[in-house]
Amino acid sequence: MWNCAWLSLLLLPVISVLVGVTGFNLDTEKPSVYSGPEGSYFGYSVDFYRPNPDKNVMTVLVGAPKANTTQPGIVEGGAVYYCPWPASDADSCRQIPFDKANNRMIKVNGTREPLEFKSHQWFGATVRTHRGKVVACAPLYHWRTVKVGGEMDPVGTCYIAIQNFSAYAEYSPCRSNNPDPEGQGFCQAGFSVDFTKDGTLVVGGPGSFYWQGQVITVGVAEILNGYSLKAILRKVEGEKQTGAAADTYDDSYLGYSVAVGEFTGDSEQELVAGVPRGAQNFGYVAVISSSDLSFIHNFTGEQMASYFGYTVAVTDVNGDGLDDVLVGAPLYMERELESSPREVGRIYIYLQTRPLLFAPPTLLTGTHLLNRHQLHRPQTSTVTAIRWSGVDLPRAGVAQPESSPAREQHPSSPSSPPAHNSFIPRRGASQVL
Ligand SMILES: *[C@@H]1O[C@H](CO)[C@@H](O)[C@H](O)[C@H]1NC(C)=O
Ligand SMILES: *[C@@H]1O[C@H](CO)[C@@H](O)[C@H](O)[C@H]1NC(C)=O
Ligand SMILES: *[C@@H]1O[C@H](CO)[C@@H](O)[C@H](O)[C@H]1NC(C)=O
Ligand SMILES: *[C@@H]1O[C@H](CO)[C@@H](O)[C@H](O)[C@H]1NC(C)=O
Ligand SMILES: [Ca+2]
Ligand SMILES: [Ca+2]
Repeated sequence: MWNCAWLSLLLLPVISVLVGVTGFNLDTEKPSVYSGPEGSYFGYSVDFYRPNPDKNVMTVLVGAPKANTTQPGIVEGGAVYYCPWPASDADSCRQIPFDKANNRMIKVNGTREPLEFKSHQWFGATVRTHRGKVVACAPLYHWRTVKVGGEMDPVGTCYIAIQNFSAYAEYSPCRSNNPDPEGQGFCQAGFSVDFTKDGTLVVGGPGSFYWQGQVITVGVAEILNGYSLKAILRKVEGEKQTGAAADTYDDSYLGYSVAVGEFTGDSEQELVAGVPRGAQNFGYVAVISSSDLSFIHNFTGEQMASYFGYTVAVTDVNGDGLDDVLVGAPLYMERELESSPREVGRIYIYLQTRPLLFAPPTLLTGTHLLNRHQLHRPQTSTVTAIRWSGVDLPRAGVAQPESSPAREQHPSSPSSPPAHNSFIPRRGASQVL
């Protein structure tokens, strides 16, 4: 599917999952098939977009993080495509002009140098819509840091489109004066992204603070208020960020995935964030208060290095009015302790019974070796697409420098991943996949 760069939408109401996965296409007679440029990873991310709130018209936004764009001098910057639905023909998608510019420049000692590096930035690795707003991110966007002799740090960046693509703004919360691995230099903001129901933006940055990772929330109106392309280092009013913790939390990747839901019985939604290498590599998913960003509940993985929290989704699976949590662990192995373990992947479905109380998870285990049983995040509150595939799903990868990523005073930090997770690449900062 990825090789041929096409995408056909397979939508499974999640409820069918509970009665033994019998997925069906919403429209088997006339499936919409879209295609993008060869090698662009067209279909890497996807969401629905309703261009007109009054009409029952739907479109599909498709990320292609390695697509070439018209940006001068930028190679494979990545793009998001706007695709009418149903598709008139396979080539009915067009690139959304989130950013038409080349790299901004600065003067250093009298010579002009790039301030940022948009080539191979993986724009479109994530895309998410909320009413007329759309956010799409480039987690491997690098910028030249504030330091003398400036290094290239993969801080990541996001672009927001509002009012049906009539205005655009950039939001790069980790492009701050707190660079390097100990700060936000390797943040990769936008590795995951979501909106709350009132339109607050939630951004995951799994590489901040020696890969502890962080979650950031911000109002879209505040991003737009006083926005200027020239404001490189900008602190947006009302922005909230989880901070650095003790060094025992290094390399845990908080914010690898994010979602939102209501779990405390009031009307203010909580954040849900995957921490797939936390809890001694068992992985966990945290429910986080959106008012003070405190961690109020954890779901913990059951198998080391299964990448529990690789994906999270929230939807009301059983229709009782309470949000439920779905967690993907794509590297879960069957027969782990036997001589022939099988990496099949597993999904955990936690039904909320009362505020902050959940039933033991319903398990959904892959049936095929390397199936990497995976969750695709819900596109609407009632429909979740679950991707079954035997192919490698590439991932932008949490960037690491070539030299030791661990902090010096903390040599015992788990700097090398368990042997079988080569699927989730840990590459040098300058390499992608
Ligand atoms: C993008 O353009 C470069 C040359 O400018 C080419 O080598 C590369 O294959 C193109 N990538 C895609 C995904 O089209
Ligand atoms: C948004 O744009 C689309 C396509 O350009 C157009 O068909 C639609 O009517 C617009 N919606 C609004 C609310 O202006
Ligand atoms: C400017 O050049 C001087 C001398 O070569 C050097 O010491 C200094 O670090 C340079 N400044 C920056 C910002 O690179
Ligand atoms: C969840 O786990 C994190 C990391 O181990 C810990 O800091 C936090 O206190 C836990 N929260 C709860 C509510 O158990
Ligand atoms: Ca709440
Ligand atoms: Ca429920």
